[in-house]
Amino acid sequence: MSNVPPAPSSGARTAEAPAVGVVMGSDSDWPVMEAAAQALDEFEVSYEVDVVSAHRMPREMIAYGEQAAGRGLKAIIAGAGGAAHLPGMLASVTTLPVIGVPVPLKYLDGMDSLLSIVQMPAGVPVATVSVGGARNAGLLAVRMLAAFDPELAERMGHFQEDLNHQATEKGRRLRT
Ligand code: RP5
Repeated sequence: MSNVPPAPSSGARTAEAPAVGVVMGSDSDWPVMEAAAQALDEFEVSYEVDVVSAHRMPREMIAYGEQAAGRGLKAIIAGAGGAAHLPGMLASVTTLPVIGVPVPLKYLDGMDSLLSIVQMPAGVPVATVSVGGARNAGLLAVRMLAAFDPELAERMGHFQEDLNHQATEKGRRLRT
């Protein structure tokens, strides 16, 4: 896995603005966060990728959140580790749904990241996935878009059927 996020807007490309913003506090988060991008790629959902640090780039971070909806984004996936304030701060300056990914760092097994992201005050929601759960963040963004896109919803349905078949097959193999 590369430690460097690809250039912004590197996901499934369309002529339109990307649908999902995938941002993180540092390029060191990319080995975890790229699973979100991969999930979006699987569903051909367009996205952009960038580093927007809440602590090291506060003004840029606020601008990103304030401009996100106007640029056409429909959801933001934000990952950060440690004192992980990025998802919550973005949620405070945008009306878009924000999905937070707690990135595990060297110490505390990601509990610091998880608690920083999940314990939001009432009125400022962040949909927090599991520690390191960037793939589910990508899939949740797909589901959000699928609520307004029947074709995407159908593909999500097929994806879930595949999961069912795989799990069923595992049980069948164990029983025989
Ligand atoms: C957080 O600090 C980032 O999201 C990253 O998880 C962590 C460490 O960043 P680097 O020191 O690796 O740039 O803000």
